[in-house]
Amino acid sequence: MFEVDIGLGTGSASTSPASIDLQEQELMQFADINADMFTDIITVDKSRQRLIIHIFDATTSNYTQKTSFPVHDCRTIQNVAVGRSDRTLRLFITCEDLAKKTIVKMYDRNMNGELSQAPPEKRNLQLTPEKDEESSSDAADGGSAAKKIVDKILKENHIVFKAGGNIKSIYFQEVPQILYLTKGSQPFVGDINGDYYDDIIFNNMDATGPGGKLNVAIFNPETRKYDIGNFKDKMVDPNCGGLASPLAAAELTTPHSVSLVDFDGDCLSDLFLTVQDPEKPSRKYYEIYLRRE
Ligand SMILES: [Ca+2]
Ligand SMILES: [Ca+2]
Repeated sequence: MFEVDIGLGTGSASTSPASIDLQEQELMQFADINADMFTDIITVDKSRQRLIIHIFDATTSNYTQKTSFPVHDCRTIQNVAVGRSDRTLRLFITCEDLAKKTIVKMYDRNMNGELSQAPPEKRNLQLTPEKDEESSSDAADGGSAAKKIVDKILKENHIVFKAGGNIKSIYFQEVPQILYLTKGSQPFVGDINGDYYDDIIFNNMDATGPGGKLNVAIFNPETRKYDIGNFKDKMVDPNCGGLASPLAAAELTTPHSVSLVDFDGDCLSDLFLTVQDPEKPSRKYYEIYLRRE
């Protein structure tokens, strides 16, 4: 474990160079929004209807408010998850809509400009520090010597960090698909089928079949939409020989503890779910599904 001071503060932004004034905003999520390998911050404004993107600037060790946008259809933003669609980084925003329904809205990142990182094939991760002609000028400064070694490694690996890369602008584009959840429930965003596109497990408000409301929305790269269906019908092999779930029509607990973990050590992530009986929500279970290719 290690500790990282990201400079978040509750005071004025002027008292600490890297701090964001959280009196007027609330922290929502950390993610590298501009793909420069530095973690950025997503906050929501006081009205909880507008997301604000703060990009970390490595040259000043400061956060710069890069963009902000209102989330259409959202009356109150509750949670933001960051994942991938076919083209780019995608925000999955859970909120209450104007009719007080719980929905997931999605926004895709668009960037103008170039990333600051060279293509991976040019990278050579060998560590070969050596003296160079400038080393005598600041030999007394141990920090500077360390910096030189780091700079050398970065240079040899063709990694050049610039503030926000060469990205001139970032904006987010609304995705024309909305998921409707049972009231107050929370989605899980993760790559359920192992194709590197993030999918969603959720309690589908509109699901009426005997299998219950536990649904998956699997991203389809051909249609660029999510194919929605019952979790067991779509994802579980009925002949797999596993233990039968005690619930014929389960739903995710609220809050849930869904996670992708490799339980059997085959380097493929398996699925851990916490589910409950919708008729008697106090009856809660955990279920483990092993991935089979
Ligand atoms: Ca970044
Ligand atoms: Ca997927």
